[in-house]
Amino acid sequence: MKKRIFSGAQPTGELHLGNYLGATKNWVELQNDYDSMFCIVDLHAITVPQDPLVLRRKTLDLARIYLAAGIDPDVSTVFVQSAVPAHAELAWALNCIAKMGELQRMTQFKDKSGGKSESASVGLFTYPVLMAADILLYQTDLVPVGQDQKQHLELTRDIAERFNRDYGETFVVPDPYILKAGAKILSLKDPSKKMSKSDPNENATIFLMDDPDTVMRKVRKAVTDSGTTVEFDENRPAINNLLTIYRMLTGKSEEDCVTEFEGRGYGEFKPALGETVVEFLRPFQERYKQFDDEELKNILKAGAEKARELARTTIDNTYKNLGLR
Ligand code: ATP
Ligand code: LTN
Repeated sequence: MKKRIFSGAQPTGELHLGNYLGATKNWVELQNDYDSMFCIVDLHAITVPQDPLVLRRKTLDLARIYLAAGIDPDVSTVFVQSAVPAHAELAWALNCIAKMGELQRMTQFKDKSGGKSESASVGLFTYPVLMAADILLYQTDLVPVGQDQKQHLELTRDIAERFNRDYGETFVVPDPYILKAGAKILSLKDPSKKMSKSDPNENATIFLMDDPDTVMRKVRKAVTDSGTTVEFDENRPAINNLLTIYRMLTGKSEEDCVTEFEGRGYGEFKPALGETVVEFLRPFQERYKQFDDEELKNILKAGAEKARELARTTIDNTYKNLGLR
């Protein structure tokens, strides 16, 4: 039997190169070797206010992005979180297992609440517990995510282990799958931050739907460190980041990338990187346009049916072990 992977992204904002290189690219590469579930986590999205009409459209658009990136709905299960009530049912039970202190340590909550925890929703606070429910519901073995989700994965493991200890073996304890390359793609304007959907600086993030002129401009304006050589160097995060993007999109080895730009400066590297990104996005955006709404809705409907069936077994077992029902 194949091992299971589960991952998801929120249908908010636009997906960017960081999401692709840190997560989606790995999903595509793993999907044939694992029993794969890819979720559009709309219940996570509402932890901050959303316009309902926009959320509905973004949910379908994200399914389109998954498919354009290479997720094959005949191989993987693609579905929307809110179509499977068991996510919320398990989240409630796990809310009674997770500790306030554990959640208070979550750095994403601190970042996303912007230090104003009093006015953040309770949902935003307990967001990692819903994420744990997503993962544990499907007896997941491996969770491919970017570096920023590592802490949530550790919490998920702690919750699973505590539950298994106190109420009997119920959940598979999942492992994170975080590759070194691409796990944290940095902002093009401030390499001390990760590339993010919600960065106020419009040149900081390359979105998957950006047109060629926009991509070329963002790459041209990307900050560089002191020094002129084009090399992988942890101490020069800006060029390290740009070169990582180049390497991952071309599939070349580190050595080949360095040799290619030896003796050539940023002036030659940046246009080459820009072209590489444009040439990667072109076929991606073509594929994006191919899927119509009806086709997507059918794929999501079939995915949700399969997910509901799998989730039911875990919920029944969890509730029984807790003495419910
Ligand atoms: P953002 O911070 O951009 O708003 P998010 O974390 O809310 O993003 P999701 O769409 O839910 O966005 O994330 C999908 C996946 O992308 C997650 O696995 C996350 O770890 C990964 N990811 C997000 N940003 C980056 C990045 N800069 N580099 C690598 N992976 C990333
Ligand atoms: N928290 C993640 C999105 C997410 C997720 C998940 C990822 C929600 N549930 C389950 C992996 C597995 C984020 O903010 N990027």
